[in-house]
Amino acid sequence: MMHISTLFSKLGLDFAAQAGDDLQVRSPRDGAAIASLQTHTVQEAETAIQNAHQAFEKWRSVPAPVRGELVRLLGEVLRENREQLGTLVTLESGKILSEGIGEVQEMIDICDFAVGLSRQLYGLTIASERAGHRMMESWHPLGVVGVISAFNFPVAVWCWNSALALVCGNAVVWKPSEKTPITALAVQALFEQAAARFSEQRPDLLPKHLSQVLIGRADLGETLARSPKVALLSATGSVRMGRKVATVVAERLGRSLLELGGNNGMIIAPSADLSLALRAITFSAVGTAGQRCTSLRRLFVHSSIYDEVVSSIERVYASVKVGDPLNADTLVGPLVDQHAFDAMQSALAQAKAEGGTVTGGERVSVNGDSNAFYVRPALVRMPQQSAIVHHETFAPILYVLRYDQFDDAIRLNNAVPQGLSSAIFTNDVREAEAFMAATGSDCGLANVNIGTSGAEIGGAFGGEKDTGGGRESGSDAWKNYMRRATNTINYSRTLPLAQGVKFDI
Ligand code: UN1
Repeated sequence: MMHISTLFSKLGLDFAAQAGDDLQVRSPRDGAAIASLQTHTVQEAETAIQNAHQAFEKWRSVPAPVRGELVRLLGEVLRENREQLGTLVTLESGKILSEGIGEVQEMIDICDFAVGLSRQLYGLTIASERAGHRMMESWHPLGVVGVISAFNFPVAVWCWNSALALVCGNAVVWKPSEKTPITALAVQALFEQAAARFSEQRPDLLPKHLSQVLIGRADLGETLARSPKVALLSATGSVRMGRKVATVVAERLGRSLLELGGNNGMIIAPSADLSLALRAITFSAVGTAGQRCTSLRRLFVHSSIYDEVVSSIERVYASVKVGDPLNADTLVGPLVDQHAFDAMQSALAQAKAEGGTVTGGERVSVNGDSNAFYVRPALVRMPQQSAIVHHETFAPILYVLRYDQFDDAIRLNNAVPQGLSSAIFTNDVREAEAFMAATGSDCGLANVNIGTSGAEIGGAFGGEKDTGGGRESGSDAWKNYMRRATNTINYSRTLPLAQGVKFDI
């Protein structure tokens, strides 16, 4: 493995300004310390927001396609540093290298998307009911966009938000998870490189403080939530955090975009292609060690194939390679920390108490590291969808239930508080369509013959109910980052009123 200080210098990372004793950063890979940082104060966060607001006031007047050029350069810098940044993601979050690099690819993809979008921030032209009138809508930059992100996607979530926010004419202030501040500083350093290239081509256009990072804990997120200067706060994380953020932002009538927990289900119907399903189940449930918001947590298998499906999963789970996330043959890396391990064990204990039969779930020793928390993925046969199954535990636990009637499977899928992702494996077109219909899955993502995780950036990403209702990334999610003005223009020589109202003076 490349030495970590070589990795830092390749990424242009110098912690001198941020070194301190407030925050010890450890790698989930072996529990070893990677860095020790100073956190920002609330006062510094407030100054950052003020500075971002000034940056916004300048940036909003730069033409959108020119703003797109900055994001194009960011994509270019990310391409050049894909492996290095991906490796850092692996070291700091514990996800396997292929997923670490995949996450950087997701950043590159959204940059490309945003560059195209910078020439397509279209508004409608609307038929007016009055003669000699035209109506249209204009989309304008919004202001400062705050981003709160979680440890499990330490870089991609910033990019989904920021690539769009920047082409839309906004400034960004980012509060990453305190578990993954190093990758955030690396992304900031890469952003600075893109900014320097932009300024070489176009001196004086780029304001300072267009993108800033705040290192620290929940008090900084709270500062973003409270500040009336933060026009939009996009928050990814737990339902508990989202509820707090949303309440504070709503009190000042600000906008929030919430991407909270998932408790994602999959239906395996009698006609399913079981070899495809088995791969999809495994990637969705054990990929990222079950720590994606889209991870598969609930499986509903038709009674006629239940025994066959469950024993195939058990076979795969027993052999799936748990180990060092930097090794090419590892599929399951470590949990992020001891807290995640404890939460997993207590969920499994509760599942047993509720009548579940657990296979796997035990701690696995990797290189004898006692400060790292590796586990064998757990499969839990549940007699019914009891309390623990309604709960999102951020770990590789898959609850399996059987069903007989298709409608019951849909009911079970929709019976939890969260509504992010869902999937069905079927070759019956009626079932597939019914699953995606208004009366089918109630989630923001409803997939057919693919797993619940690993969404592409081109679609709008997000979910309903406790997931928070936000949509990020592709489709028209950019509209979250702009304000809409409706313009009515009278080019006639009279002043007719709408709705035929008479008001002659
Ligand atoms: C998350 O876990 O916060 O669809 C996001 C996926 C990824 C994003 C997950 N593209 O699994």
